[in-house]
Amino acid sequence: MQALYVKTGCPFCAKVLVNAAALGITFEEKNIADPAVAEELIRRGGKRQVPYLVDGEVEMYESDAIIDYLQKKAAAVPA
Ligand SMILES: N[C@@H](CCC(=O)N[C@@H](CS)C(=O)NCC(=O)O)C(=O)O
Repeated sequence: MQALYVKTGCPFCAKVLVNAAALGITFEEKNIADPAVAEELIRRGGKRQVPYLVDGEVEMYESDAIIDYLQKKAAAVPA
């Protein structure tokens, strides 16, 4: 399961979620409104910024980079 750190009302998070849904990808959504989740994000990535993707060994900030990664991953999956 892929996890996406998000924040309610974050347009960059919404952009990732819309693009992921179009690819049939869902996430465990972790909302940094919970201070414990925000601390977890900072421990993992080094800063408080969402969206942040965790997919196995791959972890990244930046909505455009996340969308690019998800599109390439979806394209690589054999039909
Ligand atoms: N360039 C980044 C911008 C991300 C961004 O600005 N995220 C905001 C929320 S919309 C953020 O994490 N702010 C810190 C906070 O809300 O604590 C991206 O495209 O992902």
